[in-house]
Amino acid sequence: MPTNVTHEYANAEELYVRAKTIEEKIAATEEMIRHAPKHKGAEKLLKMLKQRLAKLREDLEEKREKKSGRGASQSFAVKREGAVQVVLIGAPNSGKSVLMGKLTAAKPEVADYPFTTVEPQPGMMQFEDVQIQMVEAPAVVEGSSIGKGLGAKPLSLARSGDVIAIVADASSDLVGQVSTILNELVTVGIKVNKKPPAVLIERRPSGGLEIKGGNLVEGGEIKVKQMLLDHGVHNVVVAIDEPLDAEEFTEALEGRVVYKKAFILVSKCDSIGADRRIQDLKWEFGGEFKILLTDRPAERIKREVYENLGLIRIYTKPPDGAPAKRPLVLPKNSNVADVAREVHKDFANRLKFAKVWGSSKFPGQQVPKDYVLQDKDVIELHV
Ligand SMILES: Nc1nc2c(ncn2[C@@H]2O[C@H](COP(=O)(O)OP(=O)(O)OP(=O)(O)O)[C@@H](O)[C@H]2O)c(=O)[nH]1
Ligand SMILES: [Mg+2]
Repeated sequence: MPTNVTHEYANAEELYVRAKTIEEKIAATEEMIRHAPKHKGAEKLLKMLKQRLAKLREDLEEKREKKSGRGASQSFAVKREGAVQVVLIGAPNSGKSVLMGKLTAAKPEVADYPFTTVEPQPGMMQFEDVQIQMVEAPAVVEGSSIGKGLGAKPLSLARSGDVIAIVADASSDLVGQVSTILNELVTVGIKVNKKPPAVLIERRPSGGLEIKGGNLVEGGEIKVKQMLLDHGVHNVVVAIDEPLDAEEFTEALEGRVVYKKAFILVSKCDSIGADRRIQDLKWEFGGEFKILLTDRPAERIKREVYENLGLIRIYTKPPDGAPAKRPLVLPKNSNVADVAREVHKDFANRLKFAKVWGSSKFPGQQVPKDYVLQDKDVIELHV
């Protein structure tokens, strides 16, 4: 928020934040430009507003084209590159672009006013020999999910990404910021650091309702049947493994909710009062989330981010040959069969045994398919 702005400017900004439609945003931005300070120090602000106006007009154009059936519909999602895609989600001005600049090769625009980034900004983070794609999502505010600020599009990036990094700014209430982001995510059907309900639902063309473990659901099998019929499901196999409440069952049935891993990146740790706010954040969210402070050298943050992603690197090697230079990157606790599957779809079936260097008792030890691998293991697959 720039200082020394007029009352009219502040009102126009308020209108912008509350605007729901593109048309309203355009009107508010025009108003902001009209009332923006015109002195030399405010040049950047004016430039930003003009760029934003241009972008909004483009969006409006696109919307009209879509409505009239012209123009290709564009997705906001960013094509995944690298081993994993981490989406940075945070409040306006929370330091997301600064972090992108620190951790990746991208050079996003950084500025001291909200809504600088209006398009997803991808960048590649190189940690040792692993490439991790980071995507800065445009800012999320309270009500983004229902169209406020830049609308729900930034949240949709979290749905398509693999892991969510919540960026929270230690110069203001951290617990409040994280709570807001989590609320917005839940509103669009994204739950973080939670186990998906242990239920399998397979629709089929005929055969009626077949329910296993129905009594594990709140209300029992009768309730399950009723919920299925309410959803127009008449032929299905349902297998429930753990106790569920009715809401969780509905959620699984509708298949709208996605489950993502998330962690918190704290920016502006150098601001006054940051220590206290970080302490409060740890009290409130430390059990559920890994909290990484970003006032550290880039290499250290990268390592912490990598360690937090729950990945392992595996180097395959041919018999009598050298290990591959580039690792395969898999989720932690992957076993030999998982590696084989990653190399080739039917490799896993043909696999007889493997030899492992690294985590094994001795170098080149022969191990079975279900042997669980560790980061940096070298593996020789024998089919
Ligand atoms: N003191 C301090 N200032 C920071 C830090 N990180 C970012 N800033 C400042 O905060 C402002 C916003 O930074 P950005 O990285 O543009 O924020 P953003 O989250 O990308 O903002 P939007 O794209 O508008 O949502 C800039 O003026 C930065 O210089 C930090 O660690 N310490
Ligand atoms: Mg930004």
